[in-house]
Amino acid sequence: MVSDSELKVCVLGLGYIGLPTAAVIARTGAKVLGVDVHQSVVDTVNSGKVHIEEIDLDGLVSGVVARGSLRASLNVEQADVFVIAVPTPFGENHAPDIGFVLKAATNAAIVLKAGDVVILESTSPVGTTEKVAELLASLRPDLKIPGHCVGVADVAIAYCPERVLPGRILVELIDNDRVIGGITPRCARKALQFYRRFVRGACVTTTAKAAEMTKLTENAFRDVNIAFANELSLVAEKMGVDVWEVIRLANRHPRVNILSPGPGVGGHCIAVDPWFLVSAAPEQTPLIRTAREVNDGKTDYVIGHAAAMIESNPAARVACLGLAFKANIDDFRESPALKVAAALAQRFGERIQIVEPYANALPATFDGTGAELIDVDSAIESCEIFVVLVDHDVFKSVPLDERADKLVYDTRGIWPDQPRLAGGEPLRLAS
Ligand code: SAJ
Repeated sequence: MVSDSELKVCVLGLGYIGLPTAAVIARTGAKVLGVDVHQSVVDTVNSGKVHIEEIDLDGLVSGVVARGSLRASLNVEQADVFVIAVPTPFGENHAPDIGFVLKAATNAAIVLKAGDVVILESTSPVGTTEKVAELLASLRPDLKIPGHCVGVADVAIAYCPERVLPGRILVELIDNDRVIGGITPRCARKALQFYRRFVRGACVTTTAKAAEMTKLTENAFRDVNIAFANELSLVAEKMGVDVWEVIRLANRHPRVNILSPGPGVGGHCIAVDPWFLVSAAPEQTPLIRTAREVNDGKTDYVIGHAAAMIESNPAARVACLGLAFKANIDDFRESPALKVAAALAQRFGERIQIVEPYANALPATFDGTGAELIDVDSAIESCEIFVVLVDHDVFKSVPLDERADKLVYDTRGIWPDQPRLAGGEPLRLAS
């Protein structure tokens, strides 16, 4: 392969994965073009700025853009490596929609040449990489496409799922192990050479289908385990036991590692990807489907429990702490916290105050409800009921003496020292 400074890489999709990936590759000295369908994203990146919040990403992007290693465009250009990192949402009945992947591959096909490597990183249903190969074979009959030709193919096609955790993306892009699945073993080896340029973790090769299923398996595993914790939280409440204490104690067993209950599972990955497995093999996935339902059901349960608490205290003002889908990030996609807070605001109007240090304004779903965005200090001053929905560090740091007189529904277990009543009945403020 060509040297770092001569390598041209085209990253299709400049979202939460594509932009950090493009920036990390650009840091190696390669010439990277990031392609996005939104003019505003292209303009933002070309001005050296970022449109997403991620630790250290702004400094990295401004550096590589200033050096001329990264630029953005609406249009695909010739490159040696194409990395597809576009969304794969689900459509009706939770069936995955790979339309953006196929569109990106169609765009890459226009400029594809012999010797190029095409890598799909988007979370995808099993068989998607083969569909990409099929599409390229139909669009470019002049090229020998792996799986569709005799002898050595002209291009390599592989699947390499991203596995980074929002909030740690730049660290995990480098340090995590990567699974690289080729349409053929040769394709996998070609893609491996590319990842070795910037990945410190182990790079393990396999087939495209195994790599696709590995990605879905990782997120389904986490979903099932969170569902177990969420189910436990309901059982413990019925028994009048503190679930956090039970989990802490159970986790002292050398082979037990229970995750944390919460108001449900959010984000664009764990709440979505398990459905790709369920949709592909409905008969074989009762556990994975049930886990999804348990986690979604926990959000409805939290709404009901918080509403009962608010109704039992008609004069009290309520602070909902957090809207993000998890701690210390500004990402509200598929957020159970947002869903709970919006449901409460719709029902209780201006009694509801929202505290979200990662928001400058309330999302549109709060329009017309009367709910307001306030800071944590104002909430301590003005609200009697606290519904903790996100475990942001700034919330965790509120000491007991500032909240001892509050009625707290702590769905994340951030305040173990908070006086609480056992049992699931709505709590009342002392009058
Ligand atoms: N959550 C809990 N309890 C827990 C852990 C998480 O309720 O004990 C909730 C979070 O609050 C959040 C949701 O689950 O709402 C998901 O958060 P997360 O931190 O588990 O995962 P994501 O969605 O940020 O990132 C996941 C990661 N996958 C796994 O850990 C297996 C990440 O490595 C993937 O790259 C990412 O999905 C992805 O893009 O697929």
